[in-house]
Amino acid sequence: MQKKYNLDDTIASLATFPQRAAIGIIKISGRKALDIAARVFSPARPKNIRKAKTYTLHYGWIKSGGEIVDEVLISIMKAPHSYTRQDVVEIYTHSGPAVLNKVLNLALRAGARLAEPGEFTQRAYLLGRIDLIQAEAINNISRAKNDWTLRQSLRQLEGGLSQKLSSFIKKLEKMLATLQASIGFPLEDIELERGDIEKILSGIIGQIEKLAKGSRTMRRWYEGFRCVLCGRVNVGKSSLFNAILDKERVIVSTLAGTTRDTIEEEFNLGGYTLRLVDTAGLGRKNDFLEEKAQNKSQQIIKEADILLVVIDNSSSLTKEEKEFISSHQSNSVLVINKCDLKTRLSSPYMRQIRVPQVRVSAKTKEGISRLEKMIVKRLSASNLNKNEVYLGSLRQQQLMEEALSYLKQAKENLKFNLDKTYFLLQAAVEKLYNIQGVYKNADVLEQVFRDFCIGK
Ligand SMILES: Nc1nc2c(ncn2[C@@H]2O[C@H](COP(=O)(O)OP(=O)(O)OP(=O)(O)O)[C@@H](O)[C@H]2O)c(=O)[nH]1
Ligand SMILES: [Mg+2]
Repeated sequence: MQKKYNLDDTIASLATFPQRAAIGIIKISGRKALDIAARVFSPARPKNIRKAKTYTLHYGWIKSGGEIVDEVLISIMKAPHSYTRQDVVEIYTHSGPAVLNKVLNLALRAGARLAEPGEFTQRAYLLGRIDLIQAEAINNISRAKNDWTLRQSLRQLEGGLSQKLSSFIKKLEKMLATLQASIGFPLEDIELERGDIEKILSGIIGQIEKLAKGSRTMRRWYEGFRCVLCGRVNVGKSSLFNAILDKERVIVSTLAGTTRDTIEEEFNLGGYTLRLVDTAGLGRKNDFLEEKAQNKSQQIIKEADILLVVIDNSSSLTKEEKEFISSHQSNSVLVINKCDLKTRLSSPYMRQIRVPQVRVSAKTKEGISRLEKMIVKRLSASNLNKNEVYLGSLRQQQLMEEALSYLKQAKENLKFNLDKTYFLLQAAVEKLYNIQGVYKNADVLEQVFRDFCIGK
């Protein structure tokens, strides 16, 4: 493991943002935590902080060279019953950039090292208090933007997901033991067991497939569902983008081809976190830039959860628009914009389109709230079972897909090649252990804790 992950260092960090607020927190963890506290803190009533009991709170002052820096409370949590499993001291100061930085610097001068992002949680993992799924759950809690992702993250932290994986691992390891005992024996002798193995394996594959599918949807709950405005140039995509967000975010003009790049904004609608995307109008490739914009639009359209296909009420549909509508039916809403103007759309044609339609005007705002309701309705199809627990990160998802692929191959090989089946099952189990972070690996730590915040 790299030097950076040295558990012998005592680490310190701000745990709150250095700004004007009621209180700010500085966290210290490691062998020298109590010693550092004793050096920077003067208790109001004389006592030896090094000998303080665990889970105690002490009132006093942080002092530097005899001068008071702030009036504070400090809490003491002794190893192993602390967040990191090491001695932990937290200093509660009045919050402001100057005071927080000064107290942190005093702790550093007294022997601590500045913590890396996520290093406190990393210690909790390395010292065995939590597994990697739970560490990621802690990060998910602070990233949660809606009630649903918060509840999911808490379930992952409670260990629901780890337990589920452990049950798969247990079954697969039992299977490995049976197979190992059978290898070398004539195939006929293990005919009976093979049937059992196949049944259990199919069951696990089914459950993992369900989990992987739900988890893909779950990612959208964390990252936001992509709702993409697309359509011919000048139909009013950017005007609708502004109308839905209720602000003049992007440029709108009578010129065709105004929008040259995709523009994305996050917003909440009916409890969902959405990423609304405005795209360059389809069908123009007059120059290099337009061609580039087109390719980007096409890519974004492919990744959309919901497509808002915008058409102009005041002009008839082109052949390309009709083709586009019919080839994107599964996840689209047809938005008939400019309904404040006289219609030029053919009613028989519009009646036969099998996509939900809504008439709006970005100019008068008519129909915008109906459009929003339709978006929410489409999204409700992606609701997940509230009692289930899903995978909490892309890392977990990728490993699960790999495990799944090994399990499927193992099932195929079961009929004619037990050796190969054995190794494939073993590879799948290894992937499941990796999700839990059973093997401590520096690259994985780097990847997981990189996007934690400072002091976490
Ligand atoms: N009357 C009327 N005009 C609208 C409406 N929505 C947009 N427009 C006008 O249509 C023109 C094009 O609007 P944009 O929002 O720039 O259209 P766009 O689809 O983003 O166009 P590109 O970015 O060029 O593809 C502008 O002049 C808008 O003012 C509407 O509901 N009613
Ligand atoms: Mg535009």
